[in-house]
Amino acid sequence: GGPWKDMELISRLMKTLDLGFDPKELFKGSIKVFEEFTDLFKNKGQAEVASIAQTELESFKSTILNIAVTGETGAGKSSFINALRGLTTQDDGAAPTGVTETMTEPTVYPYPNHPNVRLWDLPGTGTPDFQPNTYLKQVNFKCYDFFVIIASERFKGIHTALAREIERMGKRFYFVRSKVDEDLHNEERDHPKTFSQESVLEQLRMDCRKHLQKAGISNPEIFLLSSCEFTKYDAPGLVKTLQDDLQGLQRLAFLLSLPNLSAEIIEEKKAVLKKWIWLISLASAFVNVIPIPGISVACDISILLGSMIAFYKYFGLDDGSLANLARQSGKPIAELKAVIISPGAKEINRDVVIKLLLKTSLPKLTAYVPVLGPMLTAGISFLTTYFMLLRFLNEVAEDAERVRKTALTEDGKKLK
Ligand SMILES: Nc1nc2c(ncn2[C@@H]2O[C@H](COP(=O)(O)OP(=O)(O)OP(=O)(O)O)[C@@H](O)[C@H]2O)c(=O)[nH]1
Ligand SMILES: [Mg+2]
Repeated sequence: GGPWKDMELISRLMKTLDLGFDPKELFKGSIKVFEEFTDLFKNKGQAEVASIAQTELESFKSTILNIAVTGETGAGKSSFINALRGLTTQDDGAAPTGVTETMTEPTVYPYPNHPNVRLWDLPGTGTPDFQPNTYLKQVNFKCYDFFVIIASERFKGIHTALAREIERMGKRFYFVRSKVDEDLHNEERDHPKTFSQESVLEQLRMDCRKHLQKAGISNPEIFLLSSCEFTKYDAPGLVKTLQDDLQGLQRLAFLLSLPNLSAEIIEEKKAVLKKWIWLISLASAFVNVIPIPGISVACDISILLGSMIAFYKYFGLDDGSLANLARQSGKPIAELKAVIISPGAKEINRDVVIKLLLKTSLPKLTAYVPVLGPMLTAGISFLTTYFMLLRFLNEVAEDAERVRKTALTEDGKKLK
């Protein structure tokens, strides 16, 4: 092989990368990364590999997910849509709730940071002459990836007829029983001595199941939730199920759109982005590589910059998301921002990126790189991008978790 296969040289190079990780781990990790990198070129040329990576990144940008939310008037469709987007009614772009107006057309609510992931508020199903078949045609069922059917009281024939029709048309559906916070509240008021949250929820679940079974759905799964307390009850389980039932880029798009409802969601975002950084680094190793003054390797700054700004959005650390979270948690935005260690989303620019690259101690590399073959250059550019983004990813994920915890602390208004 050529000079780029010289693993000894690469191991020495990687030793000099000071990325703030455990040096031994980083050393082992970087060798593995480089091995995988070189593996890619066994049967493929540079241009081909770069274009595969580029294509995947591009197709993610154009990945569309359409989620339909349906149910009777007042069941809580709009509130559920807002909760799933991490918004309350007062936030910009939120679905209006509580107003009794008859909607006849589906209304679209894109995720604030990810307009290609869309929730559709479908017209109510409660009219006396309701026909599932006609209804689904009217709302153009074909364009939705799946349906969420919401009831705030009992499930009825209308819900199951709709579910069966959705199934017949080859789409998935999920049953959601909303407003369980009200049920719990009522039960506690009526039976203060014997009240147990667990048994009330279990009873609700049995009741929903019984009604759905009576109407012909053999083994229904039901998600009991409150759109006012979306981190509780079955809401996290529903989100996880929706995610698990999606494939490939749609799954990625859905996960990255979600508000940081739990520590697990943040961890999962981190895990998928770790893999994603692979592609970003590959694309940036060959495309548009510009030598950076003072640094021995060339990197594509615009790809780095674009990725970092996107990471802020995925982790809800952009100003818009923070403002919404501040409003919902009753915390001043400054208090949320105070726990963020990485540079502010607005401050990220080319200079910051270059500074971060310099911080990776890359100038030291020159000492070990007497002659650079084109593949070695690409390899180092790849590794630099990879480890810099990995480090940045770790930082923003930790920031996101601290922000989530700060918003949840009880001294302010409770998180709603
Ligand atoms: N306590 C509680 N109230 C809820 C919940 N979900 C919705 N609501 C309230 O129920 C009312 C109706 O909710 P919406 O979300 O507007 O219901 P909808 O299905 O969109 O209603 P239409 O658009 O009229 O068909 C509002 O006053 C909401 O605040 C919930 O989970 N818990
Ligand atoms: Mg509504």
